[in-house]
Amino acid sequence: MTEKMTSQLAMKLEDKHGAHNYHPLPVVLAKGQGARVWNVEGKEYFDFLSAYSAVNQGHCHPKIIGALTEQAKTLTLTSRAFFNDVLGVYEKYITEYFGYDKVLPMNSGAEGDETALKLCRKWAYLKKGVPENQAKIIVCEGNFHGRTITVISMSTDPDSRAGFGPYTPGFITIPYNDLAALEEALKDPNVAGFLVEPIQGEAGVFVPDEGYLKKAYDLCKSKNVLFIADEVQTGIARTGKLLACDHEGVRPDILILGKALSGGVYPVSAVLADDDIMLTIKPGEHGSTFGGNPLAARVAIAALEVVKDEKLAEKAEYLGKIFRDEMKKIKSEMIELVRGKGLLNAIVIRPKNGKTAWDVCVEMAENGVLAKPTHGHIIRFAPPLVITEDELREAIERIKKSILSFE
Ligand code: IF1
Repeated sequence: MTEKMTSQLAMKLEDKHGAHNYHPLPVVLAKGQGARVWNVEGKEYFDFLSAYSAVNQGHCHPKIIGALTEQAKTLTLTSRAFFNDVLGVYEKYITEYFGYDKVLPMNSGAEGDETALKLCRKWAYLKKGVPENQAKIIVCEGNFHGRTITVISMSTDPDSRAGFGPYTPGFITIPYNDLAALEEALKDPNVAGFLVEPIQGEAGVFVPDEGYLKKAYDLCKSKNVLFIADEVQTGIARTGKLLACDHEGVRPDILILGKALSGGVYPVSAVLADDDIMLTIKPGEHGSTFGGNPLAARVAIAALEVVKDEKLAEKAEYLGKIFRDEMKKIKSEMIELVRGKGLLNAIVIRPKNGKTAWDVCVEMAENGVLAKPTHGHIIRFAPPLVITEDELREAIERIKKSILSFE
């Protein structure tokens, strides 16, 4: 290529040669460090999306990039046809870190969810005694677990689902945050699991009532049903605890992690469970070419170490309170609601003079803060957890200025 790279050119290239399965804000990023990113022309922004909570440890964290480059020079991929000298070290580290007997390594979040569903079904047939092919898994309205056919079969969002049928059977859908509906659905003796996001991300950072997760867990236990938590987005310190389930002292039977498990450096996901569940899957019954590769393993160890070293959960808890308090102080009719936990927050926008959440995001980008609207009227705010208090306060000023510009 001889043409000089510009934001215009980058957007033109994507539009011409890439599938049109996204509608990005017109911002072309070329560099990132910590909580900040820069576009092709050098304009600086605070990143308040963090690649949907994957970059919790901040862009290009030196410790994680160090682990990546060291291992990349040594050994990257062996497949699981052979052992490698890093996987076991990682498996010991992550299982002790989260307190489970075993881990099953995968790559994307959707694969993690698929793995959890397969594990749950296998357990139902081998341990619970559900008749073959009869296992059911309860899921929630408004869920987001990824993009595969089975995962979208669980979805209630027409954008994710419509036009991609036929769908995988075996799911019961109930409203989120509704214990009575869960109790009713659990009456079916073939129910094997309940898959739930501790906070619904895609639904617009929908935080359930206090006590919901604990009571849901107890209901599942009373029916010998596995409580499966999708912490792909909420896990790894994002909500102010290592896991969002920790807020209610719930230990999921099956835990799904992704995104920030690598600090957003590399696709790394994982499913954790105890032996009674995990060992129901036997050699040859599940796997992935890239899952558990030494590069992923080294990156994940470093990413998890950073979370502890830099006390990111405590930081998210502390900074999240400041963020919500300051947002609630903004005097604008456009702010209908502020909600969230830790540094996973959202503002529900009331349109004004035809101006919507999209316009607010465009104005914020102009002022140096990147965030993305969801469902048309909700803006998610999730900066890297390494953001300093000074940086956060600077970003808050820019967000205020942007929203007040519509008054
Ligand atoms: C996209 C949303 C966020 C997830 C949970 C599994 C996955 C995700 C709880 C799958 C992925 C993403 C993917 C991203 C948009 C995004 C998202 F707006 F769609 F809902 F984060 F809020 N479980 N979430 O949130 O993980 O396979 O993508 O690694 O562009 O689809 P993946």
